[in-house]
Amino acid sequence: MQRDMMKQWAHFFLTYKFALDEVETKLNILNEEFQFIHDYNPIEHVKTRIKNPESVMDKLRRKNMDINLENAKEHIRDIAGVRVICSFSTDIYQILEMISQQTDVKVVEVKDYVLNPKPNGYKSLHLIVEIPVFLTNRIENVLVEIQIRTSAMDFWASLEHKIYYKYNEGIPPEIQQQLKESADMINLLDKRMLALNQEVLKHREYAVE
Ligand code: 0O2
Repeated sequence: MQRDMMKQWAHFFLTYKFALDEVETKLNILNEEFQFIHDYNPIEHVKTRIKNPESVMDKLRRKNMDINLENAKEHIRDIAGVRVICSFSTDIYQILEMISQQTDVKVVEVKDYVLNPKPNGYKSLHLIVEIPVFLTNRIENVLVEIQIRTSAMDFWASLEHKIYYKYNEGIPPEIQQQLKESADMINLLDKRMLALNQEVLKHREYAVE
């Protein structure tokens, strides 16, 4: 019985791995074709991760839910996670549009923390998408969380995430304040780099004419 259950959970997680493989391939295709047409890469790099079983079970416990596959599938939407890092904030929405246009991808939810940053300064665009995975005897619709952000936003978020886990009692207010100020600086940096890039592109256009 225990072995059967272990196998069911392993099979369950495998479908998320397949979904991640599909999304990663889709992103690589978009990036390569975009590079071919526009001579520019909107995606700097892509990271993927599968939430480990303990974290999935912890999250179900925190939500006061029974630990079973049905609840995990229905209520934990970030078992498969993809992080897309790009250079400029405009790339974020370009990628969103290209993903949304794909007929086999259903965008279930969009959380725009780029337009509406969290009070701590966190910025990123979060999507939950559902994609079909063609298994040996059925099609499984699998949810994948896609986070899209610039390198600068990612730099901030990675550090903030580490700091967050260092303080069990919550981040002290003075550190929170410094993090918020750093987020504002990062925001400014993103804006300046975008403006600089647009200027360079304009010069290139003139040079071609
Ligand atoms: P990990 O380890 O990265 O997976 P939900 O997942 O829907 O129950 P929530 O908070 O409504 O919870 O979802 P939301 O806002 O889309 O955030 C989910 C993920 O975004 C988090 O996953 C983080 O990866 C990231 N995130 C959200 N807020 C912050 C923030 O303030 N700082 C940083 N650094 N990352 C953030 P996990 O499961 O928390 O962590």
